[in-house]
Amino acid sequence: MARKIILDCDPGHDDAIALLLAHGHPDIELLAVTTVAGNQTLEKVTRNALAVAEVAGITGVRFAAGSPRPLVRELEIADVLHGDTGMDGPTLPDPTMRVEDQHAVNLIIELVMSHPADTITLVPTGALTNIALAARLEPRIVDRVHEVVLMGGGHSEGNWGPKSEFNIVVDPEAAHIVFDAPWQVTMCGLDVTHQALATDDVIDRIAAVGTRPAAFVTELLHFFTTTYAHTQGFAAPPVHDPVAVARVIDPSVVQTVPVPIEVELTGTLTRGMTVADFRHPRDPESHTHAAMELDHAKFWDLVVTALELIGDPARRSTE
Ligand SMILES: [Ca+2]
Repeated sequence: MARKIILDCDPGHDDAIALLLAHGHPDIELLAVTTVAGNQTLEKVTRNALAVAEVAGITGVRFAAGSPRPLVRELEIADVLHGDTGMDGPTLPDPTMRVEDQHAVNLIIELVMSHPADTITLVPTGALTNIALAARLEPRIVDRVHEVVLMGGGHSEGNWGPKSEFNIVVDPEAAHIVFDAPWQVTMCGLDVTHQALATDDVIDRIAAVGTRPAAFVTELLHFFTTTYAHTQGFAAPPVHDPVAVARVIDPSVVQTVPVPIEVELTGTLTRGMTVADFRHPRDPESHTHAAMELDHAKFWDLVVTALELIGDPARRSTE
């Protein structure tokens, strides 16, 4: 049975691919896409989410905009990686879909409370502001959510600081709330997402799918290749966010261990670090889980399969 998810994101090149993977793969039922400021402003990432929906012909999925800034800190964006639109590279279509009037946090709560307990998985691929607010506003969701599978953090690597990852460090207080709540949290951090490299052969495979969504992804990845090469010296860009979706589709793609993880809020050098305590690995009592290893081939197979199944909505609608 397909897993029901809510994708909470800040598109974002890799968020866009996460959204297409969630939409295209038959093992996922995408209930809603909620947005949070992060890679760019809330206005821009929300428009980008709707643009992806336009490209892929997504209908029947609810969209809502959420938090325009972190809980405590000032908004910090990642335009050095994602450009002025937040999704530079391809031409972005004008969306025909609109977001709902209600706040993303209310939509998350509504969906979790109206579905049977233990059926909805939250997949955050941006700052954890919306998820933290939802858990505070309606604490009963913590027991009702099946699990939280997030892209963020890491047990050894950093990208926005020496030991901190962007999604966590831009709103560490929100991350603290999410990691501290007693639901199951799987952290797909940099240790695995830095293995999710879009190498030339991967980009060629995606381009060969030959559809508009695949061409869109190819253009996203070309832009992402350039910015990751310039800013962090990567030969091929790490495509972080779809790793969390892939973990939901097929747990064998992302190997994890249960380990206590806490978010550093006060470190002078390490604020926003996800501190995994490996003195107690494989503790069955641990509600937090750290991703350790990615099956690169299986991961990209899932993405390509999803793109093949999405097909070419533009062509379909004119046939
Ligand atoms: Ca993201």
